[in-house]
Amino acid sequence: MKGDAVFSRLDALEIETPSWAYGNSGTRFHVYPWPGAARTVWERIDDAALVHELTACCPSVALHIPWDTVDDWSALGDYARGRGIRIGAINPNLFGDDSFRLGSLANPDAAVRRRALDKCLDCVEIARQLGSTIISLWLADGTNYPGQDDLRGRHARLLAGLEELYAVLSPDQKLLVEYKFFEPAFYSTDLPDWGTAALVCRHLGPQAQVLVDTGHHPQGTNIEQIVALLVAEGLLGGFHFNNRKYADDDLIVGSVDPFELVRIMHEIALAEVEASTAFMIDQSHNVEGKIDAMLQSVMNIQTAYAKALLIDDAVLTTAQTEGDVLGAHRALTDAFETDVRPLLARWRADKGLDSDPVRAFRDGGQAEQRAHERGTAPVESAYEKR
Ligand code: AFD
Ligand code: MN
Ligand code: MN
Repeated sequence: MKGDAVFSRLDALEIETPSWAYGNSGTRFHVYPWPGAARTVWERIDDAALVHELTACCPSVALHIPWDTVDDWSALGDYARGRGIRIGAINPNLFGDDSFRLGSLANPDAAVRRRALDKCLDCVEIARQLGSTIISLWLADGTNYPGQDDLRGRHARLLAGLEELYAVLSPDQKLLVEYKFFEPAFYSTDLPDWGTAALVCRHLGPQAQVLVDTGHHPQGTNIEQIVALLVAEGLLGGFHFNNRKYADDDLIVGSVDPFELVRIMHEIALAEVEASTAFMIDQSHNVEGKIDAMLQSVMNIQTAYAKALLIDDAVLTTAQTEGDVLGAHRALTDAFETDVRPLLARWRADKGLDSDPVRAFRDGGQAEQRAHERGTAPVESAYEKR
């Protein structure tokens, strides 16, 4: 695909950033407060809006409930629109409540399951009020020891809850079911892999699709093959982009394995399913800046997508058909090794943007301004409560 065609495909690529990446975050060991990190949902929307202003491709921000809960949802929606973005996916938090110690929708206690389901139903209503079409559901549910719970029983409880949730979706809404092979549960996870998520979605119906979080797979998993299969089956709802070296590291996407990101984006470009795919970032920048790390993530997705679009699919298909193994492989590596920074610089220049949004942010003084206005929000680390 040549330059102009790449430009129009880049124009259509919308990347959603997560509200939760703009505030202080960390690991279970410590949270290192960042000067100027967002303290409220209003500041998180301000930061998401700045990322969109500097990149022109991030017109929506995902919310996490109850972290982003406000009294007046239409005021929040208006505020986001006033900042040039809209509210995107709604993520119910089914892990940050004491009652969810043994799980949420799969919990052995019916009263707890009811509480978890009510939180999900509230999120569907919030999404409706905000005009959001995606409920993005990740369950931390699982067990820590063999024998702790009935594994088959947990699956049945999970399905029963999701059936009730699915039934209240409005026709324009989708339930994206996310999977993760472990953490915070360390013996079994109730939605551990793409197969389970796919079975659940098939059980629920066409408004349920699989959410692929790129940090949620065992070492060595061929993620692009999972993506290809889900696309083939009409089950790919979208992504939570991040990168990992070992586990769910929530690192800047494309920072550890940029070629994998190109291969993932190629499966999307080849099938031309961009319009039905939610490209969402889910990251936690614990030791680096919040906004510039998000900008780098957005740039890395655009870079990978541009490289994927440069793959000569005619050459690739011919080589594949003829069994030219190396020729087919080189069709991908030729594109991967192409420097697309000049192309992306032209795309950004056409939109009046700096060719390097990270540099524009770092030279623009917004970080210093935020640090001055917001200060450094104190954080509590679980281990410091003793
Ligand atoms: C954590 C989970 C999962 C979820 C995200 C937002 O591992 O990826 O989507 O938090 O709730 O990263
Ligand atoms: Mn995720
Ligand atoms: Mn995760």
